[in-house]
Amino acid sequence: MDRLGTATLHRLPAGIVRPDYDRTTVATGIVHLGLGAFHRGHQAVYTDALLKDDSRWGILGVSLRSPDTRDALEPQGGLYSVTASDGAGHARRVIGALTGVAVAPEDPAGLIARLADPAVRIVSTTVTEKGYSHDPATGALRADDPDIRHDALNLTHPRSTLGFIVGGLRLRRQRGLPPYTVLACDNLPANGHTLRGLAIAFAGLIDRDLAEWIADNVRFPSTMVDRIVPATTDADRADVSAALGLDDAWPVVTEPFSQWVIADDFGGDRPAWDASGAQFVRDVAPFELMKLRLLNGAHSTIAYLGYLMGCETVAAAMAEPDLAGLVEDMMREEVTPTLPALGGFDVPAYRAALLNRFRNPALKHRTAQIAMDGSQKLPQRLLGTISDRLARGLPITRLALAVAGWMRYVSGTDEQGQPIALRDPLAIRLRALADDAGPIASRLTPALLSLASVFGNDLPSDPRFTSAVETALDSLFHQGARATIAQTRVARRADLMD
Ligand code: CS2
Repeated sequence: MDRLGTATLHRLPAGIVRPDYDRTTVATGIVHLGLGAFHRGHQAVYTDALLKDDSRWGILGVSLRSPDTRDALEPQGGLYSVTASDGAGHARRVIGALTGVAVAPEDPAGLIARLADPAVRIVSTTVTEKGYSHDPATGALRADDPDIRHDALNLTHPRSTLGFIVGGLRLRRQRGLPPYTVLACDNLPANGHTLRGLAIAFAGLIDRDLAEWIADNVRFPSTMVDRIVPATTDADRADVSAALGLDDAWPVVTEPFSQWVIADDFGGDRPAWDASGAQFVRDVAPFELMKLRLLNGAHSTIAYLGYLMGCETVAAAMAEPDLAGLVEDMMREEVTPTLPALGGFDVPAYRAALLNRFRNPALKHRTAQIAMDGSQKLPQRLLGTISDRLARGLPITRLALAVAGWMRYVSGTDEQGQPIALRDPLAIRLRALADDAGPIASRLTPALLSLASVFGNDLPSDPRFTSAVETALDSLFHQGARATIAQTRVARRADLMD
């Protein structure tokens, strides 16, 4: 089968949307750090849709570690397909927004030079939570992180996200060029604000004046991004290539739903992303909190408890009535009351839509994929909700079970005695704590709660939290996930009837 690419584009079957603009005239206005499936299925799609009217916003996609994406997309001239499916039908589209793909470690100085190109007005990121080199519980820069220490001394050849963002800004300042806007697109609360604080703190390790210049001149709008984009599988490659009649080495398979809410706070020109369905607003915070706590909080709960029940995918976990019911109850009774009012927004309809999205049979979204990096995800997905509820004296039964699910998961062995492959930046530390404590809730709970970078200082000293987690973890160890979830549902129902 021939490869998808500029020369074969005309052979795509009718009905597959393709670039409706002359790709040779597209300039690179955006450098995107973190060229994973999520960026290619989300921001790149919004951008592709407006290039016909404004060709200044092509994207140089940057992989910060592996060459795999570049190796797959370069022979395709940067073209790839996005398939949106709800299980009933498919909408396919070829995206042409990438003007190039770079692999940062191969030529860090070359990337800094690209960042200093005056045509580049926006640098965006999807580098995941751990890419921010920060302490997720406090938002503070981890100045002792090896990459951060390296970059502070080698800003012309950095390794980290912060190193590239600040290295590019320093060169622009040296050349008297205006800065770019830095657009954070990761699942963190106040992501732009967080990234701004980190960039300023990191620049301060190198040059006080540069830190001040960034604080005074660079805009870091926050955004809420939402689309479920599972990692591409070999089966996806085969299915998509068969449908295209052309081999696509790295297609994106996603859901029809997509949402992007952006704070309208750019330092200069910006693409008219609203013309392709994004929303510019003054304050993104309520949208972010709603999405992180309802969608991502539920996702992590489904991932840990579903994995422990033996469910490989989110859709399989949602087919377990007690787990699906527990998640729905948690969203309605425990999470929703902590959210700020969003004038006119129909939260019950949003919740119902989320549950449907989780049930999408076309997405093979692996529970193990969402379970990774829990130490970076828990604070904004579950722990903030728990703190808010405890401050108001409200119960936290299902949220505590979700946290216990994470603890049971990091204990390293599943209910059949098989090892669990833990993928987390704190994996070594988590494994050591778990090995030391053994599968005993009264030992493992305090051991893991001692991680201040995850749990902070307040929650671990609140007995309402510690005892709820320990009780749930004890039940997970002794009764197993299935029975614990069923009992928690029944117990909560009895509570409500009292
Ligand atoms: C998921 C998210 O992998 C994960 O942790 O919860 O990637 C989720 O699919 C997206 O945030 C949906 O917008």
